[in-house]
This record gives sequence, C-alpha cells and structure tokens, in this order.
Amino acid sequence: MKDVKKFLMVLMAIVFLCGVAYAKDYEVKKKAGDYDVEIKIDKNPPVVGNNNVEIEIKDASGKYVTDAKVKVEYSMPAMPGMPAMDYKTDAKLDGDKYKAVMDISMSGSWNVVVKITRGDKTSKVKFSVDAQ
Ligand SMILES: [Cu+2]
Repeated sequence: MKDVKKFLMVLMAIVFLCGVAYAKDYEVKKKAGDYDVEIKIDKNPPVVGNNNVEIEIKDASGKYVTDAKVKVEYSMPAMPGMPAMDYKTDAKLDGDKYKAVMDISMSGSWNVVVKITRGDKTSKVKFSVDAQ
C-alpha cells in the first residue's frame, strides 16, 4: 500500500513536470547575419488557428533592434489534394519586440521564414514547425 502511494506521488510529479515543460513557449534562437534572433510562439506545439509570435532582435553589441521591417512568412508545400499554401504577415514593433499572428490553416509541417530588413539589407531566420 505504501509503495502504491509512493508510485502515485512520483507519477503525479512526472505528469506535473511534463505539463510545465509542455506549456512553455515554442522557442527558436538563431543568428541571422549580425543579429541574434529569438522567436517565441505562445502555443507549443503550434496549433491550427491563431498563434502569437514574438520576435526579439539584438545587434552584435546586444542592443535591441527596433528600426527594422520584420515579416513572417509561413508556407506548406503542395501535397496530394492540396495546393501549396503561402502566407505573409508584418510583425509590428511593441516595446522592444516585434509581434505577429500566424493563422495556420492546417496541421502538419510548416516552413517559417522571418525576414528582417534594415536599409537595403535583409536577413532571414528559417525554421519549421509541426502544427497540431
Ligand atoms: Cu497541407
């Protein structure tokens, strides 16, 4: 009986810890040209529907970049019975970070490109998400 109790407590602890880890934002940290870019999506994994995206861009000296034009492009290649899907949205500056909403129309693998334009130079961060 004691062992069962212990087992249940351990099980609950594991479930709780997994829940905490699961609830965390989906995060991507990458370098794009001279920038350190950190992207957070408020759903992990990203979902069909609206996903809030927060983009933090720092220059080589660690300062926030707040004068860039930031775009989020997300696409899914064509598959049987489905044409290619391509979406674009502008991320808007909010404080030190850029914010956008990705409205994902179907589950599966999506390619995401964050384009950062400053002057005549564009840097890109590419990653993919598996929307549920
Ligand atoms: Cu598809």
